[in-house]
Amino acid sequence: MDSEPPAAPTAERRIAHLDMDAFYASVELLRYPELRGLPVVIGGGRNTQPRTLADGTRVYSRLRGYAGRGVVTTSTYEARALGVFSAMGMMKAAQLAPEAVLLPVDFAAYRQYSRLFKAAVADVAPCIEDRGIDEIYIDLTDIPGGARDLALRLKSAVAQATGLSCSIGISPNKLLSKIASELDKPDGLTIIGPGDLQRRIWPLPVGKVNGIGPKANAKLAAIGILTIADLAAAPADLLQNHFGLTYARWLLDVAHGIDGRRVVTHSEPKSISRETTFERDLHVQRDRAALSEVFVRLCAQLEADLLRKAYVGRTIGIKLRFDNFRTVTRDLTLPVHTADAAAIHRAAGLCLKRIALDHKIRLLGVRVSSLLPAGQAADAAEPQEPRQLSLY
Ligand code: TTP
Ligand code: MG
Ligand code: MG
Repeated sequence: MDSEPPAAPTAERRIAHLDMDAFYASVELLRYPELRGLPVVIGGGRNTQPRTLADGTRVYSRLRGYAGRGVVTTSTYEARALGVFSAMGMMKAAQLAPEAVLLPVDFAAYRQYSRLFKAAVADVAPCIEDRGIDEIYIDLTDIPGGARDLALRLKSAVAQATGLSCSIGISPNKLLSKIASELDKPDGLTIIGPGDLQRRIWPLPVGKVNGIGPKANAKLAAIGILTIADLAAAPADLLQNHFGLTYARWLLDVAHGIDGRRVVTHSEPKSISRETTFERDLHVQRDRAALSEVFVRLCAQLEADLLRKAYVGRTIGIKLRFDNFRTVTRDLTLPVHTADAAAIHRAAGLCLKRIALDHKIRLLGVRVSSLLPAGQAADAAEPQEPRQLSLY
């Protein structure tokens, strides 16, 4: 595992989040420009491919009369004005916008435009974290120029390379920039500077935070926390009682606009692990206390590593090396991601039970894999089981 320290969460950083506007639909409009300004929905099957008549005019499928189980992949802003959004069933969409044009998906085209816009951004600012087909984080800290000018340069580079528009949020960290890029879509530009946290971010519902999923949202609502301002004002012990220490801490950081995560230009780490080789081989029964202590410590160190690097993991594994140098590993996958020492310890303890402890132990290791950046796991931060530290 790399042990690169996280970026210091100082106000000096300048991070952009860039997200393409109505991405798949906008790519389709490049090839069918006559559809501009109309409600258009992407997500049809092959039979919705437009037909070209002998005189060159195109005939499009409409949503009217749609029957089937298809789902809207995305829609133009004109279709959204009629209430049609991503993930909506197509039959429901057909009721809301029967005249909307329906087009099939063409992933190859979207991937190509994805590469094009990312390359255009890289020409302006090379420190880029890929967050999926239509969005990236960009570290602008070392790029000279004002935030606004840089954002306009990025937008124009993207438009030149692709003919497409995007929305950009700029702030000192990824958390706020991600929220900001959505505030003024499409073709938006939102800069969150000093003082803007209270004015622009606090009034928003907590669900706007990447990492507060539907479950946590409902739990927060149940204790009267609806907006990010409510969250900022919530007593720490109330949050901890309902969500556990790790998530409560994260919630409070989020509400205060704190996020130290780096812009990760390389691929994500696969796992984080801690292990220790004992000075003398330990006997499973006679050295039980010493073993337990090390076991607890390894899990606590892992929690600290995960928090520092801002990851959560789902697969917990252990590694044992016996005095005869035989090495055994076991792992198990939890229902939700976690960075919690007690949850890691509990899972690792279950793994340990699956190993016949018939020799002295030379090395003990604990590993967390199936990692996700803490803010990106939809479940990540969902409420955890009650804390309880037991020995193996
Ligand atoms: P988004 O960036 O979430 O949406 P968008 O680009 O269509 O619109 P916006 O202007 O609000 O950013 O997603 C990017 C693409 O990912 C989107 O064009 C289609 C695809 N997608 C799905 O396939 N299913 C989904 O549920 C969502 C939300 C997106
Ligand atoms: Mg988008
Ligand atoms: Mg997106």
